[in-house]
Amino acid sequence: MPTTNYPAEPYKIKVVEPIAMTTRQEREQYLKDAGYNTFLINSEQCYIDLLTDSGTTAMSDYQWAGMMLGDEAYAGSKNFLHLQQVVREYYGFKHIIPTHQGRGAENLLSRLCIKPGDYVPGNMYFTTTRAHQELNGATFVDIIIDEAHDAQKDHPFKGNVDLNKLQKLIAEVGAERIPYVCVAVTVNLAGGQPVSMENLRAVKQLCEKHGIQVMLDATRCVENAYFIKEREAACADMSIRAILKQMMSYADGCTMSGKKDCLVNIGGFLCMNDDELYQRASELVVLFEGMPSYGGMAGRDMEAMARGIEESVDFHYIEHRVAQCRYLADKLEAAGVPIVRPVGGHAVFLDARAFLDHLPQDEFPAQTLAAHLYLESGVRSMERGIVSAGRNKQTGDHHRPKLELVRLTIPRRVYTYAHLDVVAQSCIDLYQRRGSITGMKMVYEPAFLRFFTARFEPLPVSAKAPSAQPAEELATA
Ligand code: PM9
Repeated sequence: MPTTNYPAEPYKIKVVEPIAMTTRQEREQYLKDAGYNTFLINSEQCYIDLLTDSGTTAMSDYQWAGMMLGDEAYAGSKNFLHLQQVVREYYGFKHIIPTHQGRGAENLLSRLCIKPGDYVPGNMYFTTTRAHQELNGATFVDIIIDEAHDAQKDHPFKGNVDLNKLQKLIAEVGAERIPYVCVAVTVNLAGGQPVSMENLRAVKQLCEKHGIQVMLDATRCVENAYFIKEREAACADMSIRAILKQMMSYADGCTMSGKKDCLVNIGGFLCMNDDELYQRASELVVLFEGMPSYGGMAGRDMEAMARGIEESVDFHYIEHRVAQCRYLADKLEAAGVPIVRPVGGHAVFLDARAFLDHLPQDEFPAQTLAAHLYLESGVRSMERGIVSAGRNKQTGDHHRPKLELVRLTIPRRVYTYAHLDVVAQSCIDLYQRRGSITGMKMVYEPAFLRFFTARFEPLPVSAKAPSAQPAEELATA
């Protein structure tokens, strides 16, 4: 077969779903109704929906066929047994407890392992993960390498744990105050950046020495495995499946949002090797999710997930997925649009700080950029900056992350390169007239995970650039 720069889709399209075309005037109204928060826009009001890769996957015919084999017994469904067998085979953990989605597993793990006053180190925070840790009385401590906080710095494994930071924390607070280290593979908020096999091994060795467990956030572990194959010489000849299993062997368990790398629309799980932890998890899960043999999932969804896991390690699938991200990133970069480098495995992140460098962070540049991108073209994206970061529990002030980003997230097996051309052109057009864009103020702020439902209003002028033109597009919306 001829080779191309970007591999063609390794699938044929059997079912199609029409997408809506909207006018700019309609989008102005939709955006205003949504409080300028892209989470609050309806799906049918979007042209190309890059809000998230979570639960937005197109399932295969093999998975849909599995949906018809759902065993909806209340307990001991055959689909659970299949899922258990597949997770054991592909991930290597002894025990699995299904949950309704990733945060269900995070809730269980945090409740089971954290005591008030504990510290949970992790390679950059994730919104739901940190929220559950804090709800249970822990303080999250960021131990990712410094490079991860710099959008422009190149590093093959920007998700790596800084072992010195971890060592320092252990020395300061004591190993007994650290119930586990949470390592995300890949790191979503750093731009989908991977962790190397070498780093995973070293983290495990250090933790073992101190009797601390390592829990992976395995949400995008197959993407991480692909980057390891591509960038780590020692693993270049291994299959994705073998890399995945080796990655997991350096952990005591994991939480998983199956809505990403398990190629399904709903579901998740918690895994562990420890029998006693499993026993306690089996007792707790019935309070929040359901029986240990279904968690929050229907039998048919567990079947689809088992089959999705099998498909997810196919080299051509994951090669194409990462290539789609590169394709979009290359187009944007060629036009000078600032993005996070290197490009990750699930999305391209616009560097909103650099894109709208005339806006102070307190005017929510990434939120503003996401709103304008929707207005421009109907492309929906997600803020991943100061709004997502929330507030400091102690001081009540905003967390002010160095990374102020807009995520263009690519759903799995859904869009083609032609769709990505449209996305790239929309960003480029907007970049060319970025100077006319003014910031926003938050007019409604929910208590938890505010980015989901917060509401905003456009400001007439920006505090940092008093001479900026009035926000003609948003202010009149
Ligand atoms: N990630 C995403 O769009 C869903 C909505 S934003 C909170 O990226 C990681 C690394 C995730 C993640 C969800 C979860 C939670 C845990 N870890 O959404 O509960 O990216 O299945 O998973 C989203 P659930």
